[in-house]
Amino acid sequence: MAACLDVFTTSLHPKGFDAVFDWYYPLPQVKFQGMRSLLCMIQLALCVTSLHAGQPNILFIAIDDLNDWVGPLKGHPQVQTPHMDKLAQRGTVFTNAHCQAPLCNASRTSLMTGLRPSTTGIYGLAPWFRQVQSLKERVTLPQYLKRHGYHTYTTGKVYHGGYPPQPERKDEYDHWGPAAGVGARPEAKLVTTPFGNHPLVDWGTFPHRDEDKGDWKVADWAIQTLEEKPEEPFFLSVGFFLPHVPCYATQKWFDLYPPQSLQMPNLRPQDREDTPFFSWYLHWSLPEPRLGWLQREGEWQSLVRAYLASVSFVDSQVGRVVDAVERAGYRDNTIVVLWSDHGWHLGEKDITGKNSLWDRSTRVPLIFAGPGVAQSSRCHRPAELLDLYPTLADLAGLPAPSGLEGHSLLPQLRDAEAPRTWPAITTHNHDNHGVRSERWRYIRYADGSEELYDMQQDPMEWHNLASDPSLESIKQEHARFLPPSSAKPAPGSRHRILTYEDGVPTWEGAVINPGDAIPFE
Ligand SMILES: [Ca+2]
Ligand SMILES: [Ca+2]
Repeated sequence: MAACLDVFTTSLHPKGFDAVFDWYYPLPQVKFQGMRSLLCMIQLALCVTSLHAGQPNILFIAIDDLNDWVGPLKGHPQVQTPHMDKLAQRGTVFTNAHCQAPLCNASRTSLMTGLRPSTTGIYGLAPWFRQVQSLKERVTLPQYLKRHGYHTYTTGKVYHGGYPPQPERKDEYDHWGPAAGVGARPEAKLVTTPFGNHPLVDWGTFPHRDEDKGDWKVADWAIQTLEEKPEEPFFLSVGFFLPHVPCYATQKWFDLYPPQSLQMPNLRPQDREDTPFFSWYLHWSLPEPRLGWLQREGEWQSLVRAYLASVSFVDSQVGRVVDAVERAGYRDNTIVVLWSDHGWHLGEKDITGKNSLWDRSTRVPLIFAGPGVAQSSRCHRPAELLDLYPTLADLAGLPAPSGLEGHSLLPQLRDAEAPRTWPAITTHNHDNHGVRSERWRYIRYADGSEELYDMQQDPMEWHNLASDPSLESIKQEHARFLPPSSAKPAPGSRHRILTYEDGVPTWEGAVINPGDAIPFE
């Protein structure tokens, strides 16, 4: 049957479906003659009908820089995300899910290509992966779905920043809505931040309307697309920008978190005394303020509050889109998956932002709901964002795509207790890796220095046990999952690139000398 499909698609299918296949497969010209051809046509029609009848739609919700401060993960005890809570109740939450890279472009490239950063060589905010020779023809998740009959729609931040460039967009998705944007901004920055007063590094509230925010417009387009009945089966990607900085929200979202009762992150003074100095190189010089500056300036609480307000606002936009799926009658045949590209520090380990290999940077919300997914279920097995590609192919009933480095989560979506052999691996820049199992986190940096945490006894990763000789076997057990080799940064790599050659660390092209003070501490 499959061979029949490949040969005859161009002659038989409606225009949209033709485009799916003939784009990828040069098809022989076939003339239909006699009964044999007729039978094959009937066979093919049945084949296509059954293929589409069993395929669920997919709503793919990406959130930028959202750590585990969401109701289903309780990373902050006061966070209010009623819509994510509701989604979690009708689906499965992965409580131990981790990004493959703690940075937008690297993480999203990994998820969408199904390859680890140590394979793509994409570690920084550039390049766009299609500029890399080995990835030019790589079939991404939306392209794979399109090949198998899906109609692909996207809006907001799914790929990083301005990627893909405008002329290439139709190669990646069929239909494009508004790009990500901050939307309404104050006339001047609300906070003057150190290290260059970066325009994006800002937070607080000012008079504006929720409707004027970029994420509102992204949700609007998704809702309109659903109301206008997209071609089915559809793959609708919706990428929200908040709580990425600037953390601006209207007053009503700040009012959810009164300052007088706000709980601050639980920190341990001098927490980094037992972490390798190399860990600082991973976020050596960045516009995100350090904890010391926030405390000195009296800005720590206001940043925590603004982040929480932004999380609750973005949750409301998730709710608008998920409600639209239900209103438009797609609830029973639509898979919803919600994920964030990486976490975010709010003072833990003395920093804000991402770019570390600890849970605060790597742990992300990952929620599935819809047909084939267990309800009110919580899975504690390690999961990787890299698993989304094979999992969605599996849920859609499609043949397993070849050459992916993740693993389908379908067994865990049916039964949260289903065993899983693999840990979750996060890589930040060349040859720095974290391995997260159910109980442990093991980190090895490019210079060979290590960290080990017992995540059950020490969930805040305060006590580095890497030098405890009795735990050597634990380290070895985790080290065997480290990528056997790591690609050097791809040509054109820029922004937040750390290299380590012949014992010399280099940050964004500048050598770090022994004894250099940690910048801006
Ligand atoms: Ca991000
Ligand atoms: Ca410590």
